[in-house]
Order: sequence, then C-alpha cells, then structure tokens
Amino acid sequence: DKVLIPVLGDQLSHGLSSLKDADLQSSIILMMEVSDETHYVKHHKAKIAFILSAMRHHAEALRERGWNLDYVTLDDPDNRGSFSGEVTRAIERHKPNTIRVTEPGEWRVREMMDNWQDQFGLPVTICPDDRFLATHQEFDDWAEGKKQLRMEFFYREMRRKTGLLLDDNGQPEGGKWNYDAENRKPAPGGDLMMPQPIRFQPDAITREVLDMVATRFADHPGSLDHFHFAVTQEEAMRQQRNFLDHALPQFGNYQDAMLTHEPFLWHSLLSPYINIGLLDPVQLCHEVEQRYHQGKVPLNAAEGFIRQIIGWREYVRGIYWREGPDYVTRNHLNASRDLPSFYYTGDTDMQCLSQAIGQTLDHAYAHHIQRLMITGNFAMLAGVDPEQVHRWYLEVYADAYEWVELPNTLGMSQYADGGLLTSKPYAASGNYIHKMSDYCQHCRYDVKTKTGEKACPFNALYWDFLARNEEILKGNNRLAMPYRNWARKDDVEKQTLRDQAQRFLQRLE
Ligand code: FAD
Ligand code: DLZ
Ligand code: SF4
Repeated sequence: DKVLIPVLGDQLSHGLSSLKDADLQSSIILMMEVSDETHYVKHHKAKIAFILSAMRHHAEALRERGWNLDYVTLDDPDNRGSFSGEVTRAIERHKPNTIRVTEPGEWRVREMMDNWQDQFGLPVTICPDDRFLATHQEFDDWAEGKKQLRMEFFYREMRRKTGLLLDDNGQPEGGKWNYDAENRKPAPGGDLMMPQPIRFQPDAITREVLDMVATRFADHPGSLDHFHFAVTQEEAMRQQRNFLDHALPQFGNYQDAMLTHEPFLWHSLLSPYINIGLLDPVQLCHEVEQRYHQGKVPLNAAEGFIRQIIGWREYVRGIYWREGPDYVTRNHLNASRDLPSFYYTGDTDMQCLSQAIGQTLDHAYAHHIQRLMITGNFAMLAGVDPEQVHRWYLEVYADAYEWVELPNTLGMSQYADGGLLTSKPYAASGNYIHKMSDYCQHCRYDVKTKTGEKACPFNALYWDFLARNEEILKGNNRLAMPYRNWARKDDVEKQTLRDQAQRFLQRLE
C-alpha cells in the first residue's frame, strides 16, 4: 500500500504520529510551501522565514533518515497555493492508496482536512497529535460539568499524569503546587549580567529563504535584520541547553519583569521551536526537574517553568478545541475600535508600548507580561475590537498558531470570552507597569498623574474602562475593590477622568 503523508509547517518532529509505524519504502512524505498559509494573515517576515527555513532543513533531515520526500517550494510555477491543491497534485504524481496525516493546529485547516476523504476519494486517516500531553477527550472529560474552568486544577492533573515535581507519596515537591507568588519580582536595577540567547548565523538554506521573503513579503510587518532563529532540531537543542544553564535559575524571580532595551531577560525563547515540533515540551520539563533535583535551580523557577508548559500551554489548547471555530467571534465587552496603527510601527510616545512593539517588529518576540500587560492591556482598555487584536498577535509573533494564540489573546488578554480563561480582566493602570519595569523612567508621560497633558494615558483609560463596562463587570467579585474605589470618587473627578480618556481616544483615531 502506498501512503501519502502530508507534513505541515508546524509538524517538524521526527516522532510525529503520522510517521509512527509508517514504512520507509512505501510512504511518501509531502511538504508544501503554499501561499494560503503564508498569507492567511500578514505574518511577520521573520515568522515566515523561520518556518520555511525550518521546513527545508527538516526535509533534509527526513531524507537523511531514508524517507521519500516530495517538497514543493513557494516559487514552483505549478504550485496551487493551498494544502488541498497541493495534495491533489501529489495524488496525481504518486497515485497513493491512502493518506495519513497528523491533525493540524487550527480549525481552518482541520475543516479542510475533514473534507479530504470525499474530495480525493481515498481513505484519509487523521492521527491525534500526541506531542501534547492531554488528548481532546481527556480535556473534555476534565472540563465536563464544571461551572468554571481553572488552569490550576487542570495543571495538577498534568503534574500527576507526568509525575513532574511530585515526591514519592505523590505530593507536590516542597509542599505546594504553585509558587507563582514568588515569581513576581520587579525589574532588577544596576549592572546586570543578563544571560544571552545564542544567535544562530543563517546558513545557505536560510539565506536563500531570507532573500525570497525579503522580495515576496516586502509589505508584511517586521524586520529580517535581526534574524537569528535556530532552524534545525540540533540548533534548537543548543538554545534549550543555553537556557537551562544560564537563564532558568532566575526565570522564576523575574518572570514578570520588563526592562528597556532588554527584550529577552531570563525567558527561554523556546516557544517557536516547541510549537513547530523541533523541541519536545515534556522532555524539556524533565530536564528542568532534573536540574532542580541536582540543586542547580530553585523550586520557584523549576515549578514556574513547568507550569507554563504542562499547565498553561496544554490548558489553552484544550480550550481552543473545546470552544470550537466560533470562539474567534466572541466579544463580551462589545469592543469595536480599530487597532491603532502604531501597533505596526512602534511609533508612539508611550514608552512601554513603543518598547514592546518595537522589539516585536525587530525580533517577532515579546515575553508574556509584555503581551499581556502592555499591548494586550492597552488594547482592552482602549476598547479595540478583539478580532483585530487577535489578528495582530497571530501575525507578529514567531510562535503564533491559532490554537495557542487565540485563547491567550481573546480570552486571557481581552476578556472577550467573558471569563472562560481568567476570573477577571487583566486590566491595569500605569502603576503596575511602573512597578514591574523601568519604562516609565524613560517616558514623556508621568505615571503618577491621572489628568492633564503629562498624565500617563493608562491611568484615565483604566478608570474609563471600568466605568464603561460597569454593567457587565460589576458583579465580578474580584473587581469589587476597584469598583468601590470608583464609587468613592465624586462626580467631578469621575467626569474629569472620563473626559481625559475620551480626548486621548479621539487622538488615537
Ligand atoms: P517563557 O517565558 O520562557 O515560558 C516558557 C514556555 O512556556 C514558553 O516557551 C511556552 O511554550 C510556554 N508558555 C508560557 N506561557 C504560556 C501561555 N500563556 N500559553 C501557552 N504557552 C505558554 N504563546 C505561544 O506559544 N504562541 C502564541 O501565539 C502566544 N500568544 C500569546 C498572546 C497573548 C496576548 C499572550 C498574553 C500570551 C501569548 N502566548 C503565546 C503565551 C506566552 O506569552 C508565550 O508562550 C511566551 O511569551 C513565549 O516566550 P518564551 O518561550 O520565552 O516563554
Ligand atoms: C505559518 C505557516 C506558514 C507561514 N507557511 C507555511 C507553509 O508554507 N507550509 C506549511 O505547511 N505550513 C506553513 N505554516 C504553518 C501552517 O499555517 C500550520 O501548519 C497550520 O496553520 C496548522 O496549524
Ligand atoms: Fe507606559 Fe504610562 Fe509608564 Fe509611559 S508613564 S511608560 S505610558 S505606563
């Protein structure tokens, strides 16, 4: 039996489920660079270059392992521009008896694949993606019947399932499941020895891709000038080791900190590699655990890191598939403003936004608190249409695929799903940003002032957000305190704050 095995751009794992038990002789792996995928949103140039270069390198690695590989490049004149179009052409070339494929990471592609059997008149097997810990069924079983889903409880299930950071009695290491309270140190001052990520020099394959992307995708956001991604499994493993050795020990302490001109701090930068399959997330967590047991990293760092991967990462994936293809249309707070154009230029006098957006355009990277509390928080306070916010995040980050990006953006950062992911909106005034970063020290606005020409825009926007959404949000227990503070203000102060916010928002347009 001849089997055609399409392998997508985020399926670059040697142990991929569709390849397990496949026969080297009678299987043909199909990899396709197609314009549907490079254009369904206006991806950052570096994101496209990263994926295409990693695909080309992975194709080489598969060939070396003896697979028959059929690789279609973007500039192939016969390229039909879509997965379905290219599978059609491959069927004509190879005349397979069956198709086997690993499930994709987006509803859009899932719906396409579900049609393949009828469309091609061939048996199509869609294999579960076992690079994740929880199957769809397991997540649904866990979620079923619960009034509220909370990551923390799902995370404990995943700890039990993997045995990560459990003692011999099945109890959490150190006595607590979660050390998040120890992971909120503000930005450190002084002369710092910041760990440095490895900057990989583009090889011939990557240089060819970079040239192609520079010409074909000239109108896409972002820069290629800082392209130093790992593009092979071996390089990604080196970055992983670099992180474990140098940054992980302080990862916990400074997880939420932000510093001017320091885009990476103690973060791992590994999400792009994990998400396309070059790194194995569970194996990575076992390495982290081992370093804890060797006394090389403190518990708050090890637990904090492991929680992001087997907790948050798995949890948001569960939500994405459980909520279905309409999740993207939710807009609980009825927000409708257009995304400000400075999200594509970084050209704003608000230092925090200019830093977070600037580094995003340079590196296709920002760390979690920048995404959540700077760009995300601002968009929510300003009342930007969550679907536009979602599209921006999907475009500009090298690690962005809808299964992980959408719940984080629409749910966690914009509260557009009405609290499925978080118990309250992540809304914050300038005070939070001042506490966690040094941005305000370099800003033309004064973070301590609420009204007037020099006032930090986040302050009035914060109160305006609460006031604007009072009907929808006032029943939320976790917002009781801010609403009490709002109620305590006299009418003049309330009106001054709201006018200040309105003037600012008008200028945005
Ligand atoms: P580290 O800080 O080193 O964290 C370690 C790892 O934990 C990450 O590599 C990642 O695999 C995982 N992780 C951490 N937080 C999350 C989370 N909330 N959800 C899922 N995985 C997590 N992550 C993506 O992988 N793709 C996205 O498109 C994406 N979009 C986001 C959009 C918004 C609005 C927000 C608030 C968060 C988003 N995240 C996304 C989660 C998180 O910001 C990134 O995973 C992280 O910044 C990647 O950088 P890092 O590898 O240095 O992470
Ligand atoms: C994101 C992306 C891009 C930019 N280009 C391709 C491509 O040319 N070929 C491919 O197979 N995959 C690409 N991808 C990743 C896919 O969009 C991703 O596999 C699907 O969205 C399913 O998650
Ligand atoms: Fe951002 Fe306000 Fe601080 Fe300026 S003062 S960096 S706008 S929080």
